[in-house]
Amino acid sequence: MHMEIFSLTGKRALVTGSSRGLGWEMAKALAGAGAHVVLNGRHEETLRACMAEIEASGGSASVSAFDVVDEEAACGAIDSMVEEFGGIDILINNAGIVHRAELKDFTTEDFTRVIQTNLTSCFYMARHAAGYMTKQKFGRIINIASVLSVLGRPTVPAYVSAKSGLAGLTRGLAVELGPDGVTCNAIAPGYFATELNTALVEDPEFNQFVCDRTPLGRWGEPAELGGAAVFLSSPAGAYINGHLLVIDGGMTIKL
Ligand code: GCO
Repeated sequence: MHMEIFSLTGKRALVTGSSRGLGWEMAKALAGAGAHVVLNGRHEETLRACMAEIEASGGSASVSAFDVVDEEAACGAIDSMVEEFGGIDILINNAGIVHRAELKDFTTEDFTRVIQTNLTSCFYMARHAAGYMTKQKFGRIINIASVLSVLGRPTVPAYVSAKSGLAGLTRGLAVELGPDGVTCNAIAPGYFATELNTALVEDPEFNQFVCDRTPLGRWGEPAELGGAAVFLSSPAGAYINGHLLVIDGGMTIKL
């Protein structure tokens, strides 16, 4: 029996920060479900290698190299995608950075840089994509939040602020865009063993903390996030709007 409810055939998706880590896994999953995926990162060569891997697996992909902090380039990339492929159906705002430092050492510049990359860019890319999605009365905007949208920990005040804000932005967009058939949801990953977290994985004390704090007793594998992106983008997720889908092995429900 074909699982049409999870099919993305004919859909056109842009995934920011998709040359590695969680973005790459989500891009592969969307392509595997039938979407044409526009891969994004700052380095064209890396993106083309990713595109080749998706094509080698029978999927459809193209590349769009830009830095999400460059609003003109980011919005221009959406325009180019619409021009080349006729529209945009799915936007996954995944690109993000993390900066870790003691509060006394955390500069305003670093704080602003994290907010700009992890929150402000999601706002203007969603606003620009929504301009097209509302006209076609269909769209799926997925913001990649974090368990730090609902929790806090020392040394990452900007990341916690940005990801908390992203959960709020998701609700605001869900309310405003829903009447035009555009949903907006957030995926909140727990601790996944990605390049962003290498320093934490390799820290014996933090690694033990994550394993003890998580009922599944381990870090998430990046490939374990792809299904949620497909689900929220697919017909199966059509009536989900404004939701924060936590994928953390149970971390946030453990006392
Ligand atoms: C940290 C981590 C988090 C991760 C984690 C939560 O410093 O606590 O880098 O920011 O992103 O996976 O989403």
